[in-house]
Amino acid sequence: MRCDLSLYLVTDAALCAKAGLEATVEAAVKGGVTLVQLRDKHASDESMIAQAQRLKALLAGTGVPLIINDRLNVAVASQADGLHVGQSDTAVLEARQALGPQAIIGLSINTLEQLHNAPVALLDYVGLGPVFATVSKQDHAQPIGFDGLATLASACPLPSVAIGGLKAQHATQVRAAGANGLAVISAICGQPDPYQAALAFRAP
Ligand code: TZP
Ligand code: MG
Repeated sequence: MRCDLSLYLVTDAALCAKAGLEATVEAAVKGGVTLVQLRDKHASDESMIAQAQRLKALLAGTGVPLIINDRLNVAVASQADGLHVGQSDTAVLEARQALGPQAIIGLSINTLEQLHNAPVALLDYVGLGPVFATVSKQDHAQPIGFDGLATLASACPLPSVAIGGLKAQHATQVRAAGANGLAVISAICGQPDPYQAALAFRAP
């Protein structure tokens, strides 16, 4: 596996505003986050590139990759480690061609049909979900629950990370369903102590 999906932090600028995005990410990585995705639906490309560069500097030497959500141009300009795309974002083929063979590329999956149509040879991992309804993503797809997660994970030829409404107490069930890890926003971003919040996800 090219990346450790165990505890995948997706950032939210608004939730992190009080503590600061960098301070939140730094604490969360100390607490065990294995991969960071910069996600910002509102920032300009310029400010997202600058934010990505700050996070890259912060993550240097930690072994934790930085992935950009949706925006291929931001991933290219910031020389991030990869890109995560949704079903209606940049095509995976275009992303792979632009970012090269070493980049980590992930795709969101909600249904078996999407999984069967996924260009698995061009992908490093898939995100499966949302497991539960969540206020962290507007207009999210139908929640799949642990049963749906197990169905998708068992049919999935790639490493997978579950997402959507997940808290530390769900870690055991997520792994039992066959996903390689958990991706979270609100269980870490905006928490009073992001270090402890990340630590709480450690496998028993
Ligand atoms: N994609 C599917 S659900 C989701 C995304 C980005 C939001 C997850 O946020 P939270 O706070 O962990 O439910
Ligand atoms: Mg998207």
